Amino acid sequence: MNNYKITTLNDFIILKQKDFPYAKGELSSLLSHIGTAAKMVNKKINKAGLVDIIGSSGEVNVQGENQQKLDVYADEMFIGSLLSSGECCGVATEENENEIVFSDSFASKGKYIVCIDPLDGSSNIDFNVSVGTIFSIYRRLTQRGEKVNNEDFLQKGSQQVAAGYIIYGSSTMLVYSTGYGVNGFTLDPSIGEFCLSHPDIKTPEDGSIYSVNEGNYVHFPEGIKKYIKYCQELDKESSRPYTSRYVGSLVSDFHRNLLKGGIFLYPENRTAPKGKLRLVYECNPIAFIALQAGGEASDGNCSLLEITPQSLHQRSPFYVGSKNMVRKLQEFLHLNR
Ligand code: AHM
Ligand code: MG
Repeated sequence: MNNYKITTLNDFIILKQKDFPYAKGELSSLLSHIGTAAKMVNKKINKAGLVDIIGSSGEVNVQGENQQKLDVYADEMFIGSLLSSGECCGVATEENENEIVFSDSFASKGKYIVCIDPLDGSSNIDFNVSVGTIFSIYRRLTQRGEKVNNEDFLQKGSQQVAAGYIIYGSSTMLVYSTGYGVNGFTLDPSIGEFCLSHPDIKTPEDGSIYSVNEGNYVHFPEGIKKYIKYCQELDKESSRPYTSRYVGSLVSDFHRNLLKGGIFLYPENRTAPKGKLRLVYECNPIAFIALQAGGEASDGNCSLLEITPQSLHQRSPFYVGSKNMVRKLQEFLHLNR
């Protein structure tokens, strides 16, 4: 990175507004508010272990999972920031059963809705493992001024206007796309700004990493079992055996594979018959980024972004990463139906 030429996230967002000839800056403002909330959450995460913010909040969320204190903090922070942007009329999050409709006279006229997992992988946080935020932005379907409803939130992933994630790792990064490629920004803590560090990210078409929770192996469908064996076979021409890497934090696993080339798998299994990950606010935004970077994403049957969600917290099998790896996996699935 050129030390003399710094492009901050906000500079970049404004610069890119010209990609949208009729844009009025609403999406730019929304993205910039997400960036600000990310900085607040980052600050809090950095203090984990020092102040009383690790561990369970004592509450259980709509999925029946124990909420961590930081889940609650991140949820409130992002919702508050989206509300105050004035560009977002409603938000769906992992932590809330139903969508939150902003009734505030300003926000209710906002053009966009946001689906977000405020703190994904939060069970890792007590152990200093990287966690992430995943977000997805859609244009509302209802007229401005009307009350947004379920339909606004149950759009196909292909309708996303923008999507991205924040990774709170050894450094904090925000990666996003508005449908014109993928760009990554690293938080420079000395100036408190996300700075462009990974312009125009392209993921390798082939890779040599596979990421899956192999503890579930015996419960996987036959095609997945055979694909895992294929990953482990010796074949110099295709760089096999592949390397197995699994953090157990989707954003971290995906981010590494995006940059290095690889495949992430979360199949259905006997204990999670529809998979574990949530289509609307986990799989779709990650799939959007993958496709924008030249990769592929599937639920094993079709392109992930073509699924019409039936409910907010719907789960889906999820396969994402380097194009040729996802295609190979699909061959295994089809042959073993
Ligand atoms: P969460 O939304 O409750 O944090 O769970 C999602 C996380 C993902 O980050 C990760 O890919 C997956 O759960 C790991 O699941 P498992 O522990 O079953 O491998
Ligand atoms: Mg999650």
